[in-house]
Amino acid sequence: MNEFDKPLFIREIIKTSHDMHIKGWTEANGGNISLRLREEFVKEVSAFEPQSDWTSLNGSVPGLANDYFLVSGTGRFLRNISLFPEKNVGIIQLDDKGENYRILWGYEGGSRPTSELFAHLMTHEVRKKESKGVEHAVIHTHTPNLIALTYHKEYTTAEISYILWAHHVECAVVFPEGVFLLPWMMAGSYEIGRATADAMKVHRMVIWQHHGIFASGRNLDESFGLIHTAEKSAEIFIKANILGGVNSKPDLERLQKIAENFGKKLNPDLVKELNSKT
Ligand code: 2HA
Ligand code: ZN
Repeated sequence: MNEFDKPLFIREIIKTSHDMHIKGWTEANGGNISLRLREEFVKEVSAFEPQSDWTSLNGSVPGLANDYFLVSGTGRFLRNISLFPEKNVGIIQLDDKGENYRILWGYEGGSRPTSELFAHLMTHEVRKKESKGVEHAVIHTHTPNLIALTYHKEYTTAEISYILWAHHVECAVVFPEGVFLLPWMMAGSYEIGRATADAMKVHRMVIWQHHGIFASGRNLDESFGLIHTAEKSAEIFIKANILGGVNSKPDLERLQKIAENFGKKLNPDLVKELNSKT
């Protein structure tokens, strides 16, 4: 791969990481991105000479056996991907058990996949199954308004989902399943990866309390769009509160009608929990 012949997935990660930086979500080495490569690209990259030995994932993701991923590098800045993709991202291949990976391209200058690699892979494994192979892109990032909500109050998943649906009604259409709120856990640990992936059986976005957000979508545009929409709602909620408080907002019934207008349905478990409290 040379400077003048960047494949589509490299151009996509350049665009998405740049957009994330412009939004103010990617301070220093904050955030990470992974993309499960599509068949047409696998053909090309599987011919690459391996650049490392097999490395243990310290866990297994059998649902991703023999898959290939584009993954941002640990310690690298997402805002620098556009300048030097070959230093700041890499391509890895998983073995036929989903227990080890090796590097095929990138991480020049001595990086390796993100510290959140296992959280990304476990999320991919769950979402690949739940979406019947449709979802390919996982983004973790540090969105200031969503993070601020987790400092404001100890919200439940149902409460934070309602806040987001209600303060930018587009959210009821974009993520009717709601957003899971994961109580604080150590970043980079197996536990946070497992809990995130478990929540992803139902949700496509998981907020990490006092830290950030994880999202899965069909492609980088969709994962970015999910986060963008949720973050905008959190911003509107905060702005309305700065103006003196929220004195007018749609109730669940109206939000359900908006979702239904687009052939969607709000998560019935969350709706039940919210109705039981009112
Ligand atoms: O350093 O965002 O969660 C990258 C991260 C870890
Ligand atoms: Zn983070």
